[in-house]
Amino acid sequence: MVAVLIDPDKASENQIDKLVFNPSFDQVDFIFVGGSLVTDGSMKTCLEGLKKRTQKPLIIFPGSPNQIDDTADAILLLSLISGRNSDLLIGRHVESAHKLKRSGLEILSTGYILIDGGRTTTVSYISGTTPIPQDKPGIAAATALAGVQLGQQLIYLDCGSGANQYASPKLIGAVKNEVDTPVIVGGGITSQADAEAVFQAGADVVVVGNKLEESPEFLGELVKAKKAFVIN
Ligand code: 1GP
Repeated sequence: MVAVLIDPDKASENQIDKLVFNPSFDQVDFIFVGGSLVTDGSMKTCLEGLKKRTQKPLIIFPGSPNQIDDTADAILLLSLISGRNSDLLIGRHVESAHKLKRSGLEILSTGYILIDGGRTTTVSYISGTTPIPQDKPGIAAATALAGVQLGQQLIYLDCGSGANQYASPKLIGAVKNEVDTPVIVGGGITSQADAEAVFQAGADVVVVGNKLEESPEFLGELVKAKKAFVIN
């Protein structure tokens, strides 16, 4: 499956139109909305703009509790399990627990694993955590396994938005060998070949943000990569 990531601070109405009215848009499975650093106001405006234009599932990919908004359908409740920042493992969750319950959003508990994408990304800087090196697939696999043992429903392998390098097929394969939960992979995917390599390695959901912000027509290539791996 494919998910398109929209950063509310960057997405203009015009950009949303370009995406939603792209002929390949009907092949998009999910829309993730959020970011490591989003101003308070733009989340709701962005979600409402999307809701008017599409019935695709809108899933919050939150960088902070202020991104919780019941205009969406669901939320990836992230625990940054590759890091050792207790705030991002439990602290923010405690702060937002009641707000989240009241929102009625579907909660998808997600073990979020940062992988080194070859540069310091906003998410690694803001979270103050060290990503797992690409050449340590064993650490990624053990981290994912521990996350699933703790009850995470999904695993998200992320090199961070705008990474130079996406998660290596070897690392994705090591994680897939260890867990049965769906594995989401994002960060630094910028070509059809990248997306195909990630699907081939076993990713269940491929996420693209940056490249689609730069060139919405990339959606066609992303969908071609997906179609090559659809299991009928
Ligand atoms: C980032 O996985 C997402 O958290 C998507 O990354 O913007 O590099 O596609 P890109």
